[in-house]
Amino acid sequence: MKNIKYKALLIIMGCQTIFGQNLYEKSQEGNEENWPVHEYTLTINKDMVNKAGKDVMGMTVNGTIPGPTLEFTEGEYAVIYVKNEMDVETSVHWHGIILPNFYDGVPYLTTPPILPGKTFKYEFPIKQSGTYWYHSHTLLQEQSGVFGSIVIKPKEKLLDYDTDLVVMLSDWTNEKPMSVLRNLKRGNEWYQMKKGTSTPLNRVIARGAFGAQLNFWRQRMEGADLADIYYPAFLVNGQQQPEYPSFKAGEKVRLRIINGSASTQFWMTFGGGMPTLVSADGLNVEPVQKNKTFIAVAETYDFIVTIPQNGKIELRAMAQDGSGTATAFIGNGDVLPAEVVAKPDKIQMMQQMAKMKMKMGAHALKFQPKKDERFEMKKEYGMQMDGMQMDGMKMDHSKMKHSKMKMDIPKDSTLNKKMDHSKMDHSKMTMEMPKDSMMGNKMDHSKMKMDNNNNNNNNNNNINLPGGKAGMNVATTQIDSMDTMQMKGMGMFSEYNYDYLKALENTSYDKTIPVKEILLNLTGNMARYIWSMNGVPLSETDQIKINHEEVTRITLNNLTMMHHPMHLHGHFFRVINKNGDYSPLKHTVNVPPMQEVTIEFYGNEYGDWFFHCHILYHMMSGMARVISYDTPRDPRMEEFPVSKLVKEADMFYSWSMLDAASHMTEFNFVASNIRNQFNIMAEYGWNQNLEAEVTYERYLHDYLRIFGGVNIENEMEDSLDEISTTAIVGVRYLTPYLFNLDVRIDNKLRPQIGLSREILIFPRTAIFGSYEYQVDFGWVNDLPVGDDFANEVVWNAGIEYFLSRNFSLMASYDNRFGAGGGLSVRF
Ligand SMILES: [Cu+2]
Repeated sequence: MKNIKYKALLIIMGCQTIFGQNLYEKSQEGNEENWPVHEYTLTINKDMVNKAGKDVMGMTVNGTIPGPTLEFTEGEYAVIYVKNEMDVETSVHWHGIILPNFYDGVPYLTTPPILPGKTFKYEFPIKQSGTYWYHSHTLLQEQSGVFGSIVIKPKEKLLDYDTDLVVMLSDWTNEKPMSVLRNLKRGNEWYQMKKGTSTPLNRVIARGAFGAQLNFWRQRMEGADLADIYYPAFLVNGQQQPEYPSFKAGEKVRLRIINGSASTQFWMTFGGGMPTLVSADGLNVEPVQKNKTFIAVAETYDFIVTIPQNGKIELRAMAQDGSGTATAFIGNGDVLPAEVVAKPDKIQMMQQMAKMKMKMGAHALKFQPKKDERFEMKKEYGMQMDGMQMDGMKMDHSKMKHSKMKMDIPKDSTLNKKMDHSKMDHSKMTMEMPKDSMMGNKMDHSKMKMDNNNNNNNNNNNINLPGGKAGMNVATTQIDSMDTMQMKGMGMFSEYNYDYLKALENTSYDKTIPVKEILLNLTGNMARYIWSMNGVPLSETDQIKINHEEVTRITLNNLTMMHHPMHLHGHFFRVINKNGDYSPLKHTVNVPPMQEVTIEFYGNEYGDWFFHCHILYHMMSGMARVISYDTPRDPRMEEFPVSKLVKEADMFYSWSMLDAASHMTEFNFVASNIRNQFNIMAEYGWNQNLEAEVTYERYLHDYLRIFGGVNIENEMEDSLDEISTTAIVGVRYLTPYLFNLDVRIDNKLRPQIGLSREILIFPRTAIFGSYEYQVDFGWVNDLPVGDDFANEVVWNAGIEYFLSRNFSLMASYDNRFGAGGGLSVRF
């Protein structure tokens, strides 16, 4: 058996020489081969910075954001001293670098944290070349500025270019990152309002999408949010619009593009000539001419561009949700503009998803986290397998790969007339499709639509094909590959696939190596901002055990509406795509909404490695795992228990709200972690009515919680003479269509049912209402003679206008307090 394994190893080593054979050996500490030492010192400090029009406290590396570029040559031994001059602990992770486990830089998991005032020495042999980066792995410090680039030159020149330029993309907030996360946890829509990406009811109705909205609400979703956070600026190398005029016409420049954002994915486009993509995540790929390219958080792509004779290249990186753009200009002269990518249309996405019968709302928090329900979950949620749309969607992954089908379009059709308005290239209108598939047969009957991602106006390009129900969305911009033209349904997210990446050499593993299969459904709850895998956040799970010298194959099945760029520390994995044996190797893979991606890697290492979504706010909310070779823990980590890291993804966040109005005043306080929540509520009407309540509640799963506590209210209307205090227990449940249901009973055995709801009707205006009905059957209290029961109804309704993140104007009517208006303050 050992012999076979050894042989298998040799075969892999023989056919994969991307980093030389070292990749398939265990990483070893120390400068075993006496490679030349290349030393750096990084000093991390807190500094006032101004990145988006406001002086705020940031975290700098050697005084700047981003930190300096670390340059190495393959075959050097890196020694990096990281000095912490802040008053909080820190760490540095070397993203994409193959290195000994102890120096990977995840505090409390593999590496000790760097305490205030201390210096940590990282050291590792440089066994690879390419574009990488480093960043703090402590809490949200990367968002504050602790990140920088790594450029490793190969031993021998592999690519033809003259010079290079690092393009570090990032997102910037003027808020404290932890308060951003707190705001996400409290679940208000402010960031979407600020970005102009909220989808209030008036817009939904105006677009005829109320049915789709109901479909979302039924599944307890507000809408199709693409990004969570409002950023006042997106940056290239720390600036909003940097210029690089020093390059000369005709020079071939290798752009080393790194997405060092905390949570932003970008669509990149280039002005000037067509750029050549030469490398992804540090590793060279089959060069491909490509312009519009999606870059997920933590990915790197290298492009070679030629500086034009006249004009400067515009490089645009538009945040995926269209909320902003970072731009760089390379060269001299007039701007050679890059294509402006259309903002995504969230309402149209909702409509498409509703049509596709996606079942959303997989639990981010399960009732029994230890119970294995991965496969049930995968079967129940996601795309529903009925009807043609589903076939289309599936085909995107599997059947649609190798054969082709031409779609003939009559020249005299209305389609053709309309197509003249677009710049669509007819000759390339070919769709890949298996001839013998169900799809082929069903096509005529289907509502199949062509959809283009470059579509600048999502509404005006609907074209009806003659003689059928089919319609097409036609591009208004140049279609440079077949990949950009897809059927609606499958097309919606397939623009995010990696089929354009082809490895230079066969990356497949020998078939004799045992394979361990792992299914991870990516799950999330936007309202509570909990992110998890298989409905289990990091704090409720064990490590994922893998085996040395085996292949681990992980299927990532995204059951959320968000993209998740998943990063595995210390390894490169194959991202299985249409290139089969030549599937590319990456360290970060984006899993688009409702899509499935399979990765696999060979287990050559030891120790524990972090595997997580690289959207920092998702990682910090539970979407992370420890992948473990199940080898003994490093004795140097004894003082640094991994439980500390785990707890960071399950912290308590608290928030309050105060309404000060002409008829009443109300105070609310919530402190919440993943499972537990404490609430304090007090309302007082100037007409001498009051109610106060303190409850503890426990989430059994996303939508169901049990609670108990104390309630205080006046017994007689408009009088504080009799105050009654009762103990209460009950359940709270978020119903389909997003109603909060509260069913409870007090110690006087009076049952009560309550229902409440809030709806955003205009971009900044929400309406709200609640209704409570309490019955007293006289089981404890004495009822007036002749009465079988007494009841009490409390209701209110109102309207709220959001002035800012912290302030709203409100007006309401409450049947106890009357009508009035005032100010709401969130803090
Ligand atoms: Cu994520």
